[in-house]
Amino acid sequence: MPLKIINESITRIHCDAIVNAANRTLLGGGGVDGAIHRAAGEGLLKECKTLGGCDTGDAKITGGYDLPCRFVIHTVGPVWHGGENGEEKLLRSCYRRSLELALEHDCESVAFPLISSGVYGYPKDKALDVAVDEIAKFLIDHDMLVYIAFFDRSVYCIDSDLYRKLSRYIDENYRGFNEYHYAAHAAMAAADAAPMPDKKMFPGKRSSRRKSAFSGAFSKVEFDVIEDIKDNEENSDDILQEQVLEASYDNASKVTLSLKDMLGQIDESFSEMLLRKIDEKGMTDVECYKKANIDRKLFSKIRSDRLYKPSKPTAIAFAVALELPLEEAKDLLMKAGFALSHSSKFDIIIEYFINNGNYNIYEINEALFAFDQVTLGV
Ligand code: AR6
Repeated sequence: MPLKIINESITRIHCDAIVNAANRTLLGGGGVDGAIHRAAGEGLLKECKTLGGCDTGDAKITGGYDLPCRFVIHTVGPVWHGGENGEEKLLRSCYRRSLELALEHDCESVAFPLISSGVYGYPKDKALDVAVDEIAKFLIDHDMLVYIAFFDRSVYCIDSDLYRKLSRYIDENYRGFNEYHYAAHAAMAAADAAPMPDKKMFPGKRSSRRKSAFSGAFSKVEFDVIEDIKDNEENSDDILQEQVLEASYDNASKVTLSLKDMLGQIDESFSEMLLRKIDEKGMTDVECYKKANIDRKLFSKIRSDRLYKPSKPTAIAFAVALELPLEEAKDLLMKAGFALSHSSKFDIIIEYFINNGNYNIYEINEALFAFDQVTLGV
């Protein structure tokens, strides 16, 4: 099962276990530790007193008391002393030990704060890298839903170089909704006002004839905007309708294709294409859904229903897991009725990662989260 970064106080998460960033006494403190003890009530401190403390890098488990979780796993992160004093090793151990305890107690879901990244001073971007890396390693062999909770989104921190590059890419490519639609509608209105180009001069489909005829009159950008908008609005029904319209245009007097014939021609579905691509890549199903950060149950639903319609983040998660180049990713998305456009920051971020050949779903999700977008997978 997947890893999800969420914007929520850890004390409010409904899951089997939450992890506390504690100190070696396990007797409470400030930060997340204080918040957990306050929300859990006195019973938690009473039980903690029986535990005899905890070493740095290790973890111990108690009940959840008044919290909306069954267990609290208390782990003690390292204090940051510049990074040369075994901090990373100890921090990794906190995540591993906590996840092992969660497993021993049959937890199906567990939520972490960013251990050591507050009072203990571990740089947040480095702390996040360690957290994501250790959790991802654990999820290769185990099925669990793991959250990383950020109480305050403003403290969220991805690598500053990546942040800068992404911001620039978004600035260069983003066309806000209004600007985008204004340009597109102006171009479409002008195209509509002009006569339909002659079929002999501009053979091919109606849309491509129009495109070639007006390519002198409109900039490439305007046509791309139209195409993008059309892509955006397309779903399988629209595609079918377009095909029917094409048929009626080309055979004005004798429409030979009935709707039934057309329906019979619906080609490969999303799930069929997905399964075919998994085979072509020589991947196993498990490798693919894990790499897509997708829950096993959701994958079996997709596998058993050839007409399954995934959400857009799910469809993209599979395109990423399969490491599809942009055009192939768009093909897969289209099977689910979606497109990538420059009117959405989410789409631009996805495009950025695909174009840069970075198919690490956790890194993509970190970036999406940093830019306040929904993340991929479940
Ligand atoms: N939910 C999720 N994250 C939170 C919350 C919350 N409610 N509150 C704070 N954070 P810290 P540490 C984030 O200082 O660095 C205690 O006194 C916070 O923004 O709680 O491991 C203990 O007793 C930060 O990113 O833990 C220890 O003495 C992260 O949680 C010492 O602090 C961890 O911050 C442990 O220090």
